[in-house]
Amino acid sequence: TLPSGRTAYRQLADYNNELAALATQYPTKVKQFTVKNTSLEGRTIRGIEVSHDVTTSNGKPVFLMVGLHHAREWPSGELTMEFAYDLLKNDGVDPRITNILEKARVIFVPVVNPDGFNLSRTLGYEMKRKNCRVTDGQIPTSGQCAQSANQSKGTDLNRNYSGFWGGPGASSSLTSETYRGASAFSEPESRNIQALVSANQVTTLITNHTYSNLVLREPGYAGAGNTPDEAIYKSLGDQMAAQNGYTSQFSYELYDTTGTTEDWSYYATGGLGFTFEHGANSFHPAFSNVVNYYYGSGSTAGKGNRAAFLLAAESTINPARHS
Ligand code: 0X9
Ligand code: ZN
Repeated sequence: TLPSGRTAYRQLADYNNELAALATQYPTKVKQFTVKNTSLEGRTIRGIEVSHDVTTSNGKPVFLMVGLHHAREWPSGELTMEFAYDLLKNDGVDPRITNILEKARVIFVPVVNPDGFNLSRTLGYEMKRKNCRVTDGQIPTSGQCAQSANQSKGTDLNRNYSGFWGGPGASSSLTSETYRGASAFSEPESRNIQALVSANQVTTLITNHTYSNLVLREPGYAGAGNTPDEAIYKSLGDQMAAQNGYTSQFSYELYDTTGTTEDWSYYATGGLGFTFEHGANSFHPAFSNVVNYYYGSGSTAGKGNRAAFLLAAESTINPARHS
């Protein structure tokens, strides 16, 4: 059973209601926040910060976990929420979690792209990936994003960050699934994560995606060359992959990308950013798969992403010591 007890994929309202409920249930450990920009369709982007004495914990380093940059990748939001529940339920029970919450802050934004997710999850355009940009520089009118003629439009939020923006592995066409946007950070949804990272000491970041069973680290395109942190970056990636059973590799070994979350965040802050690609072969398989992603199955039973996420959180406490 997952930490939340859920047995079906959340809708957007579920995410929002549960984040608020956690803040009510754990007032000293959970601080709810909204990020500065609303989405293109006017939705508020919500997150929680989890730590002991959360209102006075500003000096602690941060592990940031985000989900649902890509609308159809439903497990990416689920796993983000479940790790939040797990930390809160097992604080004071599991000494690793107690230590994490004492020394670090863990920030969760499960739904980076609420407009796209709402379309995919609720309005029937299940394979929606991008945000609701229909015309560059303009706010979509009500209902415009859902029209079939606009289904293929939108900015890929994972090509819109400023790191190497406009380089290989991103498109200049509004109808491409990898459209980079009119300019770096043209989209409010990516600017929100930029603002969050810029305002906090994010030493480790996981951005959840589906699928391919991968733990990806920078560089995002081969031409960028190895990072100066390759030794510790690889070490942490490999250790996490040993828990969830995924393949640990450079992002560009999947394919070249530019303008992704950590193509910006790593080079801007030095915090180690990873993309997790969950699952073997589906963007959102039957919900029962999410349980296996979280706790592991087969050779990873009892480990899984829960164990990988704990390592990431612990790396935040001492970024220089990953082995
Ligand atoms: O293409 C993407 O944005 C990611 N794959 S997905 O199937 N979820 O769309 C991979 C991005 C990997 N690149 C970096 N992390 N730099
Ligand atoms: Zn994705």
